[in-house]
Amino acid sequence: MKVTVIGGGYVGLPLAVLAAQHGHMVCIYDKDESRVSKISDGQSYIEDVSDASIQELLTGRLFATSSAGLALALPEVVIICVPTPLQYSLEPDLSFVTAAIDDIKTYTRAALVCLESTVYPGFTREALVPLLGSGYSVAFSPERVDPGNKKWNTKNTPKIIGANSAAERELAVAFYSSFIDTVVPVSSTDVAETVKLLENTFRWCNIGLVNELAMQCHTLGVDVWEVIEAASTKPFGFMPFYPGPGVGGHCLTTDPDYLSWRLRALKHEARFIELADGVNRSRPKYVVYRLMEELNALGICLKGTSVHVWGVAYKPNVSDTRESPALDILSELSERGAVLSYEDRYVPQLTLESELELSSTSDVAADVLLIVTDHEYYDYANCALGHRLVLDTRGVTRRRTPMSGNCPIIRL
Ligand code: SAJ
Repeated sequence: MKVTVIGGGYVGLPLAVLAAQHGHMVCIYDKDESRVSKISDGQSYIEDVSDASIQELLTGRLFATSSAGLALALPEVVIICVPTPLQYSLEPDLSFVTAAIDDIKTYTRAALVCLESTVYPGFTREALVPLLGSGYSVAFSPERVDPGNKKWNTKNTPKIIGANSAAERELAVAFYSSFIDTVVPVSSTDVAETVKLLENTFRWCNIGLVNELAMQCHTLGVDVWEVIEAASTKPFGFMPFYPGPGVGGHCLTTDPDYLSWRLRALKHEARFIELADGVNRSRPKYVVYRLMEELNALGICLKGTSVHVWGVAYKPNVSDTRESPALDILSELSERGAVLSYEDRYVPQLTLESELELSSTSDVAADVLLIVTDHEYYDYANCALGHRLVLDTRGVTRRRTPMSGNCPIIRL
């Protein structure tokens, strides 16, 4: 079919390539000219998509444009994969979706329109369908992309598909089944929207639980990493989550708040989400507090102390720094007068909110090594060399022996 994917990001680009590989004629519509020219030059900017996979499709199966008129001239299917961030007030920002709807209305008729961006329950039925107007078939199919995951990808991850009529559901199931291994139809777009929010709220709250447990274990004088490792031997009824320096990425940090925002509007409190919000969003400050506490125990003042950070991306082995807790930690350390440096091969440059610009530098002999993101490539066995203190926020030093060097290694 003739398919237009609106938004060529970490969701849209893999989806477009996969659909084109399975015989569809796919256009990627993205307002970012640099993305359009990269695709046209056969270059991928998403780690999970190879240049070759794009190049093989440029002979008529896949093309990109920043022109809405060209992108939406003749599609039979339009898939919306644009960001749905939060505003500073933690309110949903659906402006990218409404802009996509306006483009569709202006240039296209009678297409199947599938929304993949994460929204609050009810949005597709109450807002998208009326905004689009009659003549379209509509479905909601949440994206389930885990960037950097080597096992699960767009093709083999089961795809939820919700629609509000049998005819629309059949259309959407037939389309997605043509290039995705497993599709899971559900009875409405509201159900599909809520499925997505349950998935990420489940993670958000469990990470909050274990972040709180880590602070409790510090008070109890118990090694939380040993506790979690031992609890993980339970073969049923348990799933490990791990404490960290905070929660990054633009999925977990926003999706649960779409649910709690909607519920507040319906005068219903989402207490677990709001509690997890408080715990997870306070972690960066907690890391700095603990660093000052450990330095104090060594008779060292944070101000003027050199702190070298390993890892600024929001999770291991990716380059994305959106919502990364490392940004908050670096800003907090900078405000308190620490002398900062970082090393992250996936992130060559970094500009903090304070406009402080930093470049990734290979290991410097700093007073403190602060492990924030546990990329696989770091030399954890020798991380203590050349430092007076190592603060490990990821528990990665627990299993790396022998640890040469004799400075204290503290795991949060
Ligand atoms: N994190 C912890 N402790 C944990 C797990 C994660 O602190 O036990 C932190 C990570 O360091 C990271 C953040 O949480 O900063 C998010 O981690 P993530 O593994 O959830 O990664 P995301 O946000 O890129 O992807 C998630 C997907 N993750 C997994 O299923 C493993 C999935 O929930 C969604 O498909 C995706 O968000 C999305 O697009 O919604």
